[in-house]
Amino acid sequence: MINRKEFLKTSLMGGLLPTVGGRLLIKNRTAVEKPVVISTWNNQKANEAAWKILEEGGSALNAVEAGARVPEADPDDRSVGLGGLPDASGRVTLDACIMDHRGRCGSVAFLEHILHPVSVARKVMEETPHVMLVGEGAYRFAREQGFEKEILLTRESREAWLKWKKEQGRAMSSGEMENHDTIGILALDDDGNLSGACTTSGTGYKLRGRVGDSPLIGAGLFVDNEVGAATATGVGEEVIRVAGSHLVVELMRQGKSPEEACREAVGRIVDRTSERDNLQVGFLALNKQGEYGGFSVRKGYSYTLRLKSGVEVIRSSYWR
Ligand code: SD4
Repeated sequence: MINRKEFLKTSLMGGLLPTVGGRLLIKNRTAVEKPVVISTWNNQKANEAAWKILEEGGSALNAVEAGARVPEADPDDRSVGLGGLPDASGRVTLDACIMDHRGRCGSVAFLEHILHPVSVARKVMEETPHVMLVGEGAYRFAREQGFEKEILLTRESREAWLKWKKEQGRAMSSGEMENHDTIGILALDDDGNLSGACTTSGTGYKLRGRVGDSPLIGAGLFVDNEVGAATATGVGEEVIRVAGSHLVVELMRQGKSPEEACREAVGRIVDRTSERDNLQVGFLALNKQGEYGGFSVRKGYSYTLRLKSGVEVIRSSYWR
């Protein structure tokens, strides 16, 4: 399996664009362009799916949904959708949310047997008066909306779980979690509208019933069309404690650049947490002007940017 964090050297365009300090040389932060799509980790295929929609003048909302569906259907991605690592009881449970430029949002958590939780989240947003459905209720709703029942636990993920059970037999503490490939994806479309989506199978071998930050509006994702959008990856418990994505957007509202806002949110977590050694959280932000930035607690976080001029996987700046 490809370690996405190490897989930084390829590009769908045949070469990385030149950067300085994580920014494109060809476009500095004030000379930005539309549309833009940006996602956590090395999610180039997801960005391409989103880009296809954006370059044809499609909406940011359609773009982020299309992008998030890519890792959901990828059996080799161990922390999203099909092939995601199961919980401690061996069952794959999924969390996802979506938010658009009108402040509409939808979310599902603790959802089983459905391949595309992000699309169920969109249905919650569009077809119900609610924001969030969980567990069996979310599953029933998905089935009513025409989603098929699927087996999401692959042979590889089952084997990994069996090995974990034999060797460890307990839920990981947040500091031990290393499988961070959750996709948070943000887009700015030609009309200047922002949307975002986030989807994950959560922490591997989590306690049954555990829900992370990813489906929580304000924690794993937040969009304010007047200001910007933000998303998070990493140890969800830490992101929830500071309402991370909402915090990043509010910091941008106060005038901080996307990267500065992400940095300050990371600082808030670092100040408060008792998890010192292995903790990883990464934020990603995109503002209304198309400026972008990310920041993480530790080295190793990256994010993927797609503009008209090409795709780039950017190593994030980090706290320590
Ligand atoms: C969670 N934030 O469930 C997610 C995990 C994650 O990359 O981001 N993995 O806590």
